[in-house]
Amino acid sequence: MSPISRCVDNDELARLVRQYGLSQPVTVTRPTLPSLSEFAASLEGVWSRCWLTNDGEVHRELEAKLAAHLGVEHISLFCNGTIALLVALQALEIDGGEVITTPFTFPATAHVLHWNRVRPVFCDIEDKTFNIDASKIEALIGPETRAILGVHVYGNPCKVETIRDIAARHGLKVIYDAAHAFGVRLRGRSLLVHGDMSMLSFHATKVFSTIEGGAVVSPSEELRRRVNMLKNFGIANEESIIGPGLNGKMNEVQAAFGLLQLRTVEREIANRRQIAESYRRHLAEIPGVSMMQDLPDAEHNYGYFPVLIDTDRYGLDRDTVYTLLKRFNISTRKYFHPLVSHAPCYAELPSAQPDLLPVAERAAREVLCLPIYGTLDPNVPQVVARILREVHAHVA
Ligand code: T4K
Repeated sequence: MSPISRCVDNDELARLVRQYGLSQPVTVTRPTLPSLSEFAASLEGVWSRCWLTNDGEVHRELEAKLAAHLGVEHISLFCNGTIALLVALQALEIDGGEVITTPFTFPATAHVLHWNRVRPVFCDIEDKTFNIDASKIEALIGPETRAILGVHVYGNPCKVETIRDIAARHGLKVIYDAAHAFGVRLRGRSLLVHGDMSMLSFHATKVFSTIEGGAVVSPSEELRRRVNMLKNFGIANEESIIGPGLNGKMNEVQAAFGLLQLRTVEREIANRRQIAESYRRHLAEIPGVSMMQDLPDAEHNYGYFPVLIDTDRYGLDRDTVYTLLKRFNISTRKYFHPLVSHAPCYAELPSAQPDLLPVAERAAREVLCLPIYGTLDPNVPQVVARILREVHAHVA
């Protein structure tokens, strides 16, 4: 017997699926695309110049426009966010020792440390923002600690001032994985100005996309030049190789896609905000279902809509709700389960032990990201809420 049939009567479930099941599958996210003809037209210059990559004209235009849009001065575009973060660490000369980071993130965050020969030291998270718990960082600092790598999870700003002060006291660098934080502002300023460097992801599943892509935001032109050198094989020109670089470049086709996305990204975020508000209205007061709230000093981008399912109060566990919603043609994702600290390459580390990470362990057990994107049918939040409410009433 499946976990669902143990809790919800089969006939009743069939009735609910008939009543609320969606005719078309809905995914957790979906890129909002320009029209194909618009995209083709945007590539005419690329074709006529026959210049496809290596700091082309469109790449330069996107870099300038993104800097202005995001309110930052020094930005370098990349082929994806993972390579961008890898290079950011190299640019800051963090290639060994330990870095304090969060286990509640996409695996790329910790893997990039691994690829830089850095041992991750996992720190537990806050239960309101899902971000690294700044009050627990200092106890993890040791002689080998080189930096703090925070993640603005779901675009929620980390406690940037507290982290800055801890880093200053101990002579550490601060890097932010801002993969989720495109356009997020904190107290009226770009979140990306905090720390020694920030990385963005422009993957197809993000609020702003270049299909695959990413960026590093640097605090100075000198560091930006270093990042650019490292993402271009470490070569300065035909005559000189400065350092051990790799190939992290964004190409002209990605950049052209990004320029079109930039025209519509504000609308995308506004549409997502409406979806988030609708979820908040409709999901209110379902026992055992809790939601993240906007922070009063932040402007969010609504890239994700996570809820937590408390098994005892809701009556079903998160995994059963995940499977149940699939029956209604609604796909959700368990971002971020399993914790990256459970991966075999990290699981033996002292800081990866589950009893040291109780908040992260619970979040990974309970979190479910609901569908949110600009073109989502606006009725979906209400449908999801009705299903969750009726199923709860049934199992209660
Ligand atoms: N740090 C953090 C905190 C991150 O979240 C990420 C990436 C990174 C670093 C690394 O940045 P990148 O190197 O990726 O730039 C997705 C993304 O692949 C990944 O970029 C993202 N985070 C992560 C949170 O989500 P999956 O495995 O969930 O993707 P996938 O293929 O299952 O897609 C999810 C849903 O999106 C699909 O069910 C349908 C929809 N979708 C997806 C694609 C690719 C579309 O509608 N169209 C598409 O083209 O990882």
